[in-house]
Amino acid sequence: MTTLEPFPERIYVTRPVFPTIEEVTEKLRDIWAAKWLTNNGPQHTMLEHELTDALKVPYLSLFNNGTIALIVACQSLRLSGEVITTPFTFAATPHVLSWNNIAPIFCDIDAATMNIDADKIESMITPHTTAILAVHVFGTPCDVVKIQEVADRYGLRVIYDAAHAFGVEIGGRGIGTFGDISMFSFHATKLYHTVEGGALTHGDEHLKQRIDLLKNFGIKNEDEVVMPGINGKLNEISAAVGRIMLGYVEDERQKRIRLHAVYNEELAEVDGLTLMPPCAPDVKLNYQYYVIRIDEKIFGRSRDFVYDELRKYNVFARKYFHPLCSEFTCYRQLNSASPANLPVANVVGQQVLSMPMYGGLSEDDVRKICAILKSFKG
Ligand code: T4K
Repeated sequence: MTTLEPFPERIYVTRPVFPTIEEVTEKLRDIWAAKWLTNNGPQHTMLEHELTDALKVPYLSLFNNGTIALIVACQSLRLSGEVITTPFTFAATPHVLSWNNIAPIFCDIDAATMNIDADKIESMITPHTTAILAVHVFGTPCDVVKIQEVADRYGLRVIYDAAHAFGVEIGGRGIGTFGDISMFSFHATKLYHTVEGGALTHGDEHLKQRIDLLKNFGIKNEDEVVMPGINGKLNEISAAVGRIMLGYVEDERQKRIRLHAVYNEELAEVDGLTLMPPCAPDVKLNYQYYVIRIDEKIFGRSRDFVYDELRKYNVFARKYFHPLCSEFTCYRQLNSASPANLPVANVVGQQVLSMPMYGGLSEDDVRKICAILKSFKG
């Protein structure tokens, strides 16, 4: 029988998956023997090949984190002017545009998927628009078909922030094959990680050459530097951890599938809660996050009330993504950031709560978290 005592230790929104120390030690010995720590070493080369297969993409370039990867993606496509994006994302997404001297233009989101509303993109296009930067938020795919249609009609580039979408597929096709470029984050808090790290994926050999130059200072060889690049390189220790983690990712995904099912079972009948959208039949999800939305009028308690009360039980859920990026001091003066332009995002931002989700949780832990949550209902 579930008791409503606080958990003895903090339950965070997530915990990184740790490989065994023995596996890491073994790989470290290889690195020490090779006397090669970074700059395109053997672990890096092998991981690039392994991830190209795992993500079912034609080309992949590793990076030291997802944010630098996305900055380089914009550089590689020579984007400028304005780029249409979503306000419902992590800060990195619009910041990457700012770091490229590009104005983020916020487009409202779809109420069901919480992704950019593909039907509203067209109305945001101006003569300055060069691209669409969409996010597969919480790993739910964007409407890739409609987004590409709009982009093709106006000659725009499409970049996907696939930070949350490791291993997601549509009709057996890797999510990283849609648009011009996709970015994956391999941060420690992600389903798959290299401690810190990331990648760009795309379908163009010449683009790979350009991206690989851009992530290494533009150095072509010892005598030629051909463009103003940056340091986006992934080191050998991270690459080695990434190679080990490829052996863990499906097991972790399976554990999360079971925990998702428990959350769904426990919360489905609770009035005032909206659960994650169901998986479309041709989509393979990664189940990285479990996100609910709390309608205060029906549930009787606000998201912020629930967030605060859960902490008293040692449950540290997170308000991903609140505040909206359009509410940041650096963006809120933009016309597109006005709440009148973003009615759905502003409601979702007030309601959303990311619940604890990682393989180290037991089904009983999740049932207890749900019981605590349900006990707050007003
Ligand atoms: N685009 C999108 C849509 C993204 O979500 C992100 C990153 C990016 C771009 C940028 O990719 P990267 O440049 O990061 O590769 C976390 C992650 O740091 C961040 O990578 C992620 N999105 C974001 C959604 O979540 P915070 O500020 O919430 O992290 P933090 O430190 O509060 O960690 C969350 C919880 O995880 C903690 O409460 C406890 C647990 N934790 C965390 C770490 C780092 C651990 O148990 N152990 C750990 O080592 O951003």
